[in-house]
Amino acid sequence: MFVFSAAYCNSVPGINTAVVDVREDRPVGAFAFQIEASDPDGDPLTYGITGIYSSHFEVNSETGEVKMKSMLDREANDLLNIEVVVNDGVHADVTKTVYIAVLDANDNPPVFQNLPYNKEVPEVSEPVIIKDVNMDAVTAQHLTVVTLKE
Ligand SMILES: [Ca+2]
Ligand SMILES: [Ca+2]
Ligand SMILES: [Ca+2]
Repeated sequence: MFVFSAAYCNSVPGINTAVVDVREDRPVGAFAFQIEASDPDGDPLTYGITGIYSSHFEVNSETGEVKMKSMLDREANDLLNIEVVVNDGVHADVTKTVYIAVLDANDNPPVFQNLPYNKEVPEVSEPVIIKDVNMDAVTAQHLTVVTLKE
C-alpha cells in the first residue's frame, strides 16, 4: 500500500527576490533589504544567507529582513551576490542567488582637475565647470559651476 508522506502533499517555498539595490553609505545596523519568499502551504519559513559577501549582512531568520553588518564600497565592488536560503520545515533548503547592486554615494573626496589656483588665472567671463574627478560616478552633485573674476 502506498503511503503519502507529508512532503509529498507539501509544496516547496519560492524565493521571489532576485536583485536588490543597496546604497554604499548604508550604515551598520540599518535596513538593507527584505527577502521576499512565500510558501504555498503557508508554512512558517526560516531565512538564511551564505556566500562570501554574506558577511556584509545579517538576516533575521524569522522575518527575512536583512540589515547591514559591514558597509559596502561601490568603488571596490558594485555588484555582489549572495545565496539566500529558505526552509519551510518540511523540505530541504531552497536556495537562490540574489544579486545586490551597490548604488553610488558621493563618499570620496573631490580631486579637482585643471583648477587654476595660481594668480595666472586669465580673466574669464564665462562660467567654468569644475568636475569633481574622483571615483564616484559623475552626476550633477559632482559638478560645480563657478564664475572666475579678477
Ligand atoms: Ca511548504
Ligand atoms: Ca565608496
Ligand atoms: Ca561612491
